[in-house]
Amino acid sequence: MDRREFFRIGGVAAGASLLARATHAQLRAPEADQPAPSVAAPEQQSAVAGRPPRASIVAPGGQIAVVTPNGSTLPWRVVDGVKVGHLIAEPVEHEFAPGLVAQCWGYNGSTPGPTIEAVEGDRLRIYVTNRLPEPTTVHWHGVILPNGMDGVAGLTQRAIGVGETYVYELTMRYPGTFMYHPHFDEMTQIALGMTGMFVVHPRRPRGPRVDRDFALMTHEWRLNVGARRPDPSEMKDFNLLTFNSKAFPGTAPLLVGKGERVRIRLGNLSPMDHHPIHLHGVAFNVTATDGGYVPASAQLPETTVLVPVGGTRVIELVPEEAGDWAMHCHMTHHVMTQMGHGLPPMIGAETRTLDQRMSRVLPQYMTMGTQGMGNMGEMKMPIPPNSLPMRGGPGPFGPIDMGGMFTVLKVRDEPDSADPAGWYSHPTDTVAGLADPARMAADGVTAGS
Ligand SMILES: [Cu+2]
Repeated sequence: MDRREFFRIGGVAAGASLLARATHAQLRAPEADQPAPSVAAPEQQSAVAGRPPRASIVAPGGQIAVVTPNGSTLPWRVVDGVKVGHLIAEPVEHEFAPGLVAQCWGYNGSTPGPTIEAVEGDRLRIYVTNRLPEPTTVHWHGVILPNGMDGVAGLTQRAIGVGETYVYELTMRYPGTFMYHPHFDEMTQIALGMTGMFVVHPRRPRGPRVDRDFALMTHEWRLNVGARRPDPSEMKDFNLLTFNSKAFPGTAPLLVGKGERVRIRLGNLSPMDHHPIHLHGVAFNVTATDGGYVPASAQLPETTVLVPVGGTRVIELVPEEAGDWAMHCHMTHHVMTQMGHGLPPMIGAETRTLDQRMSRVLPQYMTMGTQGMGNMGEMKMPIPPNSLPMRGGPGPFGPIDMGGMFTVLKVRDEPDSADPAGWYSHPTDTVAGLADPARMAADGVTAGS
């Protein structure tokens, strides 16, 4: 069944209980998975004096570890001063959100792979074992390194054969926010999820110290409704949009404190689309790309940053308003999931006669979309097995009408004791609500009929 066909069948009430169960589970789902701590030199692990440690310190100057929401960090073993890591390229069973599981490819059991985190000047030795059914390589995107370590099959090395283990030796000459991905059969391997972030902290901190440091990889997929394997040959019509390979409500929120300095490192290894990532409630500066730091005098204040395919953008912000702030791709089709695209335009259509005739064969038939398509994520209609409703998940005021590449920046006064799954509790009289008729009259506002 394709999406158009599904839409034509319309709103049969049968799957309501299934949908209700799923949304209840989703409410509790977006807990932040804490990354495995990377191994740091003992003298770097002490907490900052006078305040509880929020995250492990991994680089000089109190620079804290990067948190990869829904993800992890590659662990190091230090051998003779060299940080030794191991990436295993392999098939992974991946849950995009509760109710949607697919057969993807990734590293070390996940997509994206673990975030690689190092410090400027580090010597890294990264083993790559290939457990895929075809050859692969790893390209260290943005890292300045000897040509033979660049990971381009055929050009700079032989591809890593099935079952083989290769080793890459890298000295991190420059700090920055980079990525890693295969350069063999890129179309297939990246489309199936083989991506990862690669963060190198500077030896001497640049700019103000941050209190939070997050990494988010944007991605897009074609996963036909009911299918379990993403389609790597898709060129245009992507129907699953993700942060760290999770679609809302599977995305873990970013929990931060009011007044804290927050860094978010955005990467994009989508096959085809750039993503304009928008944040509510704050303005931010773009402080770096995968090419280096942006001088302070050249940093533009923004509320949306376009993250190009094959690029990273680092933003820094200091939220001054507590609350639950939406963070999402501003392409409207990138906050929808599976069922939401390619539908016939029905707004304003007169379908009463059609509905009457259809109800003879399908008693609860109703043509959908004639008054707009809001709240379709919670409509009491069945969804096929292993698929997501076209939008969103439950929120504190009803359904949230966005899904896909959507997450929530949760700004709290007391972030360390706040429940990441909880919603903001608004002070009295600070939530938009129904207008008072007396106030309207006094203000000279009439709604008309
Ligand atoms: Cu997008």
